[in-house]
This record gives sequence, structure tokens and C-alpha cells, in this order.
Amino acid sequence: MSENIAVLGLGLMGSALVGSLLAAGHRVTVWNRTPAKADPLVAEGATRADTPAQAVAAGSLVIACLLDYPSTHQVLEGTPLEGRVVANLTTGRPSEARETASWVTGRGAGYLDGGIMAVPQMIAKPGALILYSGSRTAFDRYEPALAAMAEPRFTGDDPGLAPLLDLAMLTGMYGQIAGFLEAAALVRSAGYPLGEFTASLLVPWLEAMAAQQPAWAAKIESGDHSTEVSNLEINRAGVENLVRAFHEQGVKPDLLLPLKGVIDRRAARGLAHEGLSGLVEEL
Ligand code: FVH
Repeated sequence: MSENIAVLGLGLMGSALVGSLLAAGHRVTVWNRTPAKADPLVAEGATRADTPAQAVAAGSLVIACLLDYPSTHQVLEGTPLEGRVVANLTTGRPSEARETASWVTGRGAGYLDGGIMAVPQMIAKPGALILYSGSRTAFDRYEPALAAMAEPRFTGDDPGLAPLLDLAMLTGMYGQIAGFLEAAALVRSAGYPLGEFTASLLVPWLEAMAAQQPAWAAKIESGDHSTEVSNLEINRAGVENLVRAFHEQGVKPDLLLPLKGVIDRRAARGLAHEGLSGLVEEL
């Protein structure tokens, strides 16, 4: 079904979203603070709005993809929202999402918060995912239209949940990047070819380790941190050894030291017999 959709914010991501909605046959009205960014989208078939209110008047589904929540509030302030569904795909914190949900629903609109797990080039392609939370009714009503941009996944009624899961996924990503950068510095210190190390050794190893994480999650959910794999004492000694090796190679282990600190703290509590999953209790 073809929908009337308003998109507020035509940065790199907003423009990609509009392109996908147009390609799926929706009628899209667009607004951007810097009007020239609408030009290529108007050439593709979007309708230009001169104000946010004009755009919102033309769309029953209003997608916001702006810099941050304060700019989203600035743009929606004073814009009648009665009867609309606002899908806010701007990245922010759970508290901002909850506060924005009350603000928007208080003005007679449905609210969905979204966390985009994709870069603009991935939009409308396999692998692109957008997490949603908030009004289930609004999600069910617009799911087919949302699917034009990326796989839409509803995560729960709490509007703060999608941004929280978005941040959790980014946290996992940054942890992996931190590990990669330390490994790369260590490998480079030995003059070993980094590309070969990464492709033939590190990536398969990380894939095997990632496959263990559902079992870790089960341990954490059960609260049972016993292990038959490797206890915290073994890992404490292993990380200690790592840090010493880094110093000997002239490489700073700065990104590893916070992990070492948490392991040491847990071990000092007399819990060195547990597995690494127990570290979550220190956070
Ligand atoms: N790009 C990405 O890969 C990531 C992927 C994950 C999700 N993020 C989030 O998406 C939001 C928008 O990101 P973006 O990449 O489109 O960002 P920009 O290209 O910098 O566009 C920013 C838009 O926001 C408008 N804007 C900024 N401040 C204001 C304001 N005070 N009032 C009205 N509009 C404002 C800006 O307008 P202009 O500068 O063109 O006039 C752009 O439309 C973001 O939350 C990412 O974290 C993208």
C-alpha cells in the first residue's frame, strides 16, 4: 500500500531513507533546514515542503532523521502532530526517547523510536536493520512502509528500548574495534603482515569466539558464573601476561587496561574460581 510519508532531515541518512521510500512507491514530502539538500530528492519524485508543519500536514507517517534529539524538538516544536505517527530515527539516549515519546503522544500522535543499524549505503539492502520500540499499534500499521528502508524489528513498548539496544550493539562493536586496534599494534611491532594476520588468523578466531556469546548470555541470565572452560584466575594471569608482553614490545595496552582492572577487582573479591561471565556483576 502506498503511504503519505513526511521525512524531516535530509542529511546522509535521511536522504538515503527518502530514496528507499520513493523507490517503494510511497508519496514522500521532505523538509530540511538547508533547503538545497532536497533538490536531488525532488528530482527523484519527492515533494518539497517549505516548513516542517507543511511536511507533517502531508504525511500520516512522519519520519525524523536529524542530528540529535534537541534538533528534533526544535523542528517539531509548534508543528501540529494530531493523528500522525512520528517515527524518530535520530540517534539518542533511552531517556531522551522516553521524554520525546511523552511529548509527542501528549500532542495526539503515536510514537515509535528507532535505532538504525546500518550506514546510508546499506539502506534498502539485505543486512540493514532498524530497531523500533514504542507503540505496537503504530508499528503494526506502518510495518510494510518501514520495511522499504530496512528490516524493521519491534523490540518492545518502552520507547527507550530501541535506543538502548542500539547503544548495546555499538558497545559490542567498539569493544571489538578496541581489541582489533591493540592486536594490530602488537602485530605491527613484530613486523608481521597485518593484512594476513587479520584475514587468516584474527577474523576466524573472532567468529569462533562470537559463537560462544549466546552461551555466555545464558550464564549471565541464570546468574550461574561457574565454568568448565577457563576460570577468572587463568584469565587474570593471561591478561597480566598480555600487558607485560605489550610493554616488552613497546606497545601501549591502554585499551586492555580497563578490562584488566575489572578482572583484578573481581579476583580480589575471592571470585577467581568463576568464569569471565561473572565480570558483568562488577559493571
Ligand atoms: N550516517 C550514519 O551512518 C549513521 C547510521 C546510524 C544512525 N545515524 C543517525 O542518523 C541521524 C542523522 O545522521 P546523518 O548521517 O544523516 O547526519 P548528517 O548528514 O550530519 O545530517 C544531519 C541532519 O540534521 C539536520 N540538523 C542538524 N541540526 C539541526 C537543527 N538544529 N535544526 C534542524 N535540522 C538540523 C541537518 O540539517 P542541515 O545541516 O542539512 O541543514 C541534517 O539534515 C543522526 O542522529 C545519526 O546519529 C546515522
